[in-house]
Amino acid sequence: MHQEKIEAIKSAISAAEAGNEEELEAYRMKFISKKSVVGELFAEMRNIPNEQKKEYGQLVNEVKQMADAKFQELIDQVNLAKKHTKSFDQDLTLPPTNIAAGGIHPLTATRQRIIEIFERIGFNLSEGPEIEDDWHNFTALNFPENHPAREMQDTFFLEKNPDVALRTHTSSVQVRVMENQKPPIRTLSPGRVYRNEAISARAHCIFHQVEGLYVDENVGFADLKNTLYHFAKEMFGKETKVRFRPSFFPFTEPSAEIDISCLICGGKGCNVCKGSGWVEIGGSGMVDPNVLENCGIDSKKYTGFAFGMGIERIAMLKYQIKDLRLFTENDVRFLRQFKPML
Ligand code: 2U9
Repeated sequence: MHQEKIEAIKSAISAAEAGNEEELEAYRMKFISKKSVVGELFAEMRNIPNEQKKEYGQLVNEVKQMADAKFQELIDQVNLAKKHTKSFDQDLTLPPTNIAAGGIHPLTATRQRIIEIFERIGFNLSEGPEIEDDWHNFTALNFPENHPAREMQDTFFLEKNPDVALRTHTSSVQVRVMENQKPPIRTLSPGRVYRNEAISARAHCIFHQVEGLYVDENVGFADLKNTLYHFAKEMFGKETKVRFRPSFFPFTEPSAEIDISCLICGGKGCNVCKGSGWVEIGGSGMVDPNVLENCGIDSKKYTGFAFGMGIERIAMLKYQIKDLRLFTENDVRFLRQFKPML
């Protein structure tokens, strides 16, 4: 009689399952607690005749051990299931916490945008050394022997050697390109340049330039103008106007400074454009035939245009930054303004 009951309880324990905390508790109540079926088996002990007590006790203990082992097994199962579903317990409707993320430096963003615009119209990128010799930085570019840019107060010379200096422009990179490649050449050289100037809101001894060079047969001033019209509209918006002012550089003839209509007042006149409605963004011109010849290019067959812009200047106009020093001071209050919105 007891035997049958015990066997039935054993099979019930074997078959028991629990998928969550409630089912676990139901199992505990049924097989573990004092009032459980196993508890009742223990209580039954007092009705068992003395000579059968030992045998009965052994059987009941076996059931008890079985029930306990099964309970532990079910607890482990439920815990494992909880662990796997944990990520889904979270409230997905809560707003996200503020993830600390860096931003792109405004100079990097400006340089990337300039590169993107010129790459799309067929310019490739060229880079070169920041420590240059006199030939690539000055002589090949038609700088006269006594030009002020060659003086100590304008150029950083290294080791008192007049042939080794920090480049004052990235034109030296384009000299190297012309020396090593045949036209057609369409190249853009962004990079850091150095000039021996006192640091102020409008000048720095280290700054960044991007220069472009296009050399081929029949390249004319109209090509230069159209290229820069396109650039200005892409960079500053399609309403932007461009004007060219006659100028002089040793390496271009004719030469022109490039102005765009003021982004702040749209050309009406304000304190950014000092009432003129125009702001300067760089210089340009047709490559001087002497420069082409210095670089091994036949100036009777080929002509070219070139332009140069300060990346800081473009970034200042685009983001309305009033002091050049902000770019290099790494003040987080400045840099944080360029963090992506999260
Ligand atoms: C070669 C021949 C000619 C590049 C040019 C300028 C005019 C110019 C300034 C703008 C602001 C420098 O950063 S800045 O101070 N640049 O005005 N640059 S034409 O002419 C070249 C380049 C390479 C072989």
